[in-house]
Amino acid sequence: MKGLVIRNTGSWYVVRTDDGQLFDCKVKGNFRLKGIRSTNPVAVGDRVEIKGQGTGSIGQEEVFYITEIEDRRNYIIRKASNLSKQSHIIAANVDQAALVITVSHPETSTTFIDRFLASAEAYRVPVVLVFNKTDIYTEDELRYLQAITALYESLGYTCRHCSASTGEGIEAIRQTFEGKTTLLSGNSGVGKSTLINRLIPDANLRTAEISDAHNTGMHTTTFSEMYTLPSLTTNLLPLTSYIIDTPGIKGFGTFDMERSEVSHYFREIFRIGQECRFADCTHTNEPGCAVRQAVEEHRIAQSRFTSYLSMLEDKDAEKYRK
Ligand SMILES: Nc1nc2c(ncn2[C@@H]2O[C@H](COP(=O)(O)OP(=O)(O)O)[C@@H](O)[C@H]2O)c(=O)[nH]1
Ligand SMILES: [Mg+2]
Ligand SMILES: [Zn+2]
Repeated sequence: MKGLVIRNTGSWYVVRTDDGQLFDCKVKGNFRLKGIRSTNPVAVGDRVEIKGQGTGSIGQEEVFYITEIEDRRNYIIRKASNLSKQSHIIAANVDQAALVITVSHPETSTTFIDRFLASAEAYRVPVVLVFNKTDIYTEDELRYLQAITALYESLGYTCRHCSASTGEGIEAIRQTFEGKTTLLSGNSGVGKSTLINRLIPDANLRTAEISDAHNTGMHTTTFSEMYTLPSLTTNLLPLTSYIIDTPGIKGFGTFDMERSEVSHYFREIFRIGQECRFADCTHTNEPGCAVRQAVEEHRIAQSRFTSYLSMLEDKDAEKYRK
């Protein structure tokens, strides 16, 4: 039988077959990815083949195994921990990522947003920026919200405003997710679970989990889960939409890239960087740098340039560790 992996709970995987049945499955065989050591060979979002295997003894339940994984369109990984060489596959076959952002309660920094966008560019995964909690902002915060929305829209990113609490703006988000598999990301407390509950009334996700605040240690294991959105009834041909929730995982983790490559993942810095005097300009202190010039003239936002520099510094820190 063929099915979709919708949950990963350690050594077990929940697979939903195409006729809608759920099976707890184990993995049989060797599904190592080339060149990566991963802690989970199968990921949420994988299309798989499963086979039942009777135990032979009466009264014992049949055991199901994942025996094949269909080729992935893409997959998103992160290092299992900072120092580990092992990776964890967060999700497979995603169409887009939605980054949930709050201007306050808690504040999402532009550095966090820009790092997320850069990783997503590296994975070639489109991003939708979902600004949540519009119901609680002060006038100043609303002005700031408009300003950063204008910034990211000018860079070509889709932006949506909503309140998962009041339901405002939710229909536009539902449409943005329609027919797609969306990986939901964002800092703890920004309202990811509340948003899923709003989109899928019977999901019943726990919100504001205390564990989120206290379990920030290295060994907290988190498992991704895929939810099916109710299809929009206005369509003649209903499309299935999925959301993948990754509790405890904030972003994609740092992506392995060369120092000179970092600027490729900042759209406007890459574009304007074509005009720098040196082809391998890092836009730090080289003469004839068109990027620094553009920052001075406010054609590139200072916040974006600061994020870019912070990612470069990470690269340098990595080099010293090695
Ligand atoms: N005022 C307001 N509070 C919200 C909104 N969305 C979520 N919250 C609250 O923010 C807290 C964290 O939400 P939760 O969904 O658990 O965040 P998660 O950690 O991203 O899954 C909870 O107390 C929610 O009730 C919103 O749109 N407006
Ligand atoms: Mg949550
Ligand atoms: Zn330059």
